[in-house]
Amino acid sequence: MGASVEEILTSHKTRRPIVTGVLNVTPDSFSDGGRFYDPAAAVAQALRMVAEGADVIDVGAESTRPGSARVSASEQIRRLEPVLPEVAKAGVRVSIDTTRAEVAAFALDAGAEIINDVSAGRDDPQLLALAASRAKALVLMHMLGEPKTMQVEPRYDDVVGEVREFLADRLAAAEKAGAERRRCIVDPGIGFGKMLVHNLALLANVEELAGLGVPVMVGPSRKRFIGEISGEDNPDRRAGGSIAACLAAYGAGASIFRVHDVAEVVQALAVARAIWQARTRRAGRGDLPAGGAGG
Ligand code: HH2
Repeated sequence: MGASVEEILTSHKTRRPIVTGVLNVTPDSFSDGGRFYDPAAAVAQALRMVAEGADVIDVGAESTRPGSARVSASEQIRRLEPVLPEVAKAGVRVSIDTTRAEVAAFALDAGAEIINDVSAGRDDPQLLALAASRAKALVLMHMLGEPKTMQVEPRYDDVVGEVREFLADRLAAAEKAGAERRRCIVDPGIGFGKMLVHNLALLANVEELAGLGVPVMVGPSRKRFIGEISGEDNPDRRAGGSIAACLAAYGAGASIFRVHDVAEVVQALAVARAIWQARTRRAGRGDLPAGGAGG
């Protein structure tokens, strides 16, 4: 059984790994663009990922890949209409990947429970208030600049410190809009205005972000930095690198993983968690709830 929203919101304490499957209803996403643009294929893919152990399906209708152009709220809703309600009706826990309040409201009406905003409430001033009043959970992600230009020479003096400060500010903004801090999740935004060295520093130092006291989500899945390290140009063949990044981030304190290769990552995290539990048992701190990752 997939995790409840409460289990997701306490995953940083219990260390239960939460897996979110990516479903892009877009013609142009960097990895699966076009593949699930057909509504029947999209619904089938969502159900397949749940069968593979995904706790949540994150549905998006606007690609945020580097260089991508904006998609209007009405076009996002048009793309989501034949898919998202069907997925939610099948009993799947749905997260909506959008920066627009209008799109998020449509998704919540159709049964979504979580809002995943890659702009952390900066794109649409109404999104945080909507999340505060209606969403069970809200993901706030760091991005330097915007998708169109974010990979043009991103610069940081101290990427981990700056991302942490940004996320702390956005948590404060969400609270100011009425959201409960305990319903918020933070995400360093792997690949969003970051060079290889920045992505690695963030994955290696998730602990500093976990210090904010809310669950940390990471989305390294199939991204370009894996290609830069491995030389693999085809995103479909980056599952190994995606798994490695998730495991490293889990070890450093992340508990929510946004991925394409659900079965592989669920299995990897279940093993990592079992090893981690064995370590805490030996250390005499074995007070963890029983059960493996994913149920
Ligand atoms: N990455 C992407 C989209 N949404 N949300 C969060 N919270 N974290 C991420 O790292 C993240 C995200 C980009 O990946 P994808 O959806 O596969 O591609 P595209 O943006 O091209 O649709």
